Amino acid sequence: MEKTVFLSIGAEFIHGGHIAIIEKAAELGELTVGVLSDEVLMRYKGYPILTYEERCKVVSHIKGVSKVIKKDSLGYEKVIEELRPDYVVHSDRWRSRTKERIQQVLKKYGGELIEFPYTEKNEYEIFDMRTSRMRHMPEARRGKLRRALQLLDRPLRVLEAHNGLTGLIAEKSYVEKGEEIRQFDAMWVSSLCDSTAKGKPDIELVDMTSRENTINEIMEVTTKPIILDGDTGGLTEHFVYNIRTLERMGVSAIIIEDKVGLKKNSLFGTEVSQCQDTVEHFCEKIRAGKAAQMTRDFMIISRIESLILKQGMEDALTRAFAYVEAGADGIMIHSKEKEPDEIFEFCERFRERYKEIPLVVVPTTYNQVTEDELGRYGVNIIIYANHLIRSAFPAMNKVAHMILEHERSMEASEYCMPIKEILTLI
Ligand code: SPV
Ligand code: MG
Repeated sequence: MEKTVFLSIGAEFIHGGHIAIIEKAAELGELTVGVLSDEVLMRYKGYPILTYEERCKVVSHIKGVSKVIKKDSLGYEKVIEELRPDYVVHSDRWRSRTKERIQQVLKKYGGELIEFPYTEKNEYEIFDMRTSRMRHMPEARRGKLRRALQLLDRPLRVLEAHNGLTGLIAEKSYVEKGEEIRQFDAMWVSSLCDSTAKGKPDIELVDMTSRENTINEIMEVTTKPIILDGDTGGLTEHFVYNIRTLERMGVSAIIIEDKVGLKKNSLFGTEVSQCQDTVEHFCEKIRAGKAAQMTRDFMIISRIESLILKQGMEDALTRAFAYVEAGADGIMIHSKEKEPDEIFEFCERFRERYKEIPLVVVPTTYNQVTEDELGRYGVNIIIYANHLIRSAFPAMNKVAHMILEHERSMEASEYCMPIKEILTLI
């Protein structure tokens, strides 16, 4: 009987080095290639430029490949145990303990690991380098939110980022849950956190140029799509210019809220005076923004403040329908209630009319609700809007106070990252 062979590949970009190893593997027997899922590739290299389906298509047409399967876990254990190939083929360039782990699984049934030398070629290195840089480029990043909305059958999970470091946390954090790799799908550049990080109140005081600087800082070190909290969008005459700037930068979406005048943070609710825009005027702003937009990738999402401002469910729904008719690419419904009931009701009633328009929520006050539950009510994007800055501030504050208390820093050490780790963090 012909021997069976397995090798795994990201396959976003194929060069002669990949072909050489596939040819050699195919000579050993019937070759199955495991193509990394989007989630796994995201973990290794950042947001993939080509989808899993496209990468599969390419690999299945390479001479010598008998079968293509999805490799959707980080390790090799699951796939090897399922396939039980006679040979697992790998280059002699290894990541940490992968080799050891493969050998352990193979040993269980007598499979063999075959290593071929990694093709060292300057042009392949340059190619790899260029393609990794491409992930940071505006054209590669901008459309990723729309694509993720189409591809994923669960709500997107979005984390707040307000500088390069928090961007990296949103980009790199993951947990393995059984076979699933759980990570964030996009980043939210919150007005509250961007302002707070600069020591300023969340009243549209931090101007657009400064917000763009924050976005740039995040973009330089990440690949995931960015959703900008655009506050009220400002004057329509300014909004149309800002849309194009954001598109050019590679931002995927802006969310603007239907308020006018001196905007304050929504979580104040009716404790402070805040004024909601008229439906007509806000629709005009949406229409102007959509008309100014240059690419098909970018999204303008309208945020409804009716529940925050106690204007009632009917007002929220009337506005949602009007904003969609004006061209909004999605609706964000906000609430500061402790229970998610009004959000659920809004989503159910909105979905009776519009099945596909993306719905966005920010479960800060009703944080007991699960992603799964929100997904069942038709929510497509869940934003964890302020959690990195809220967690960082108490830690920093505590350390500052401890130094004052003890007139030295030794007592604060246990709350600080070791020097060696901070030096090598990036
Ligand atoms: C933000 O993060 O700045 C938001 C969401 O606008 S909220 O703070 O809940 O209003
Ligand atoms: Mg905000």
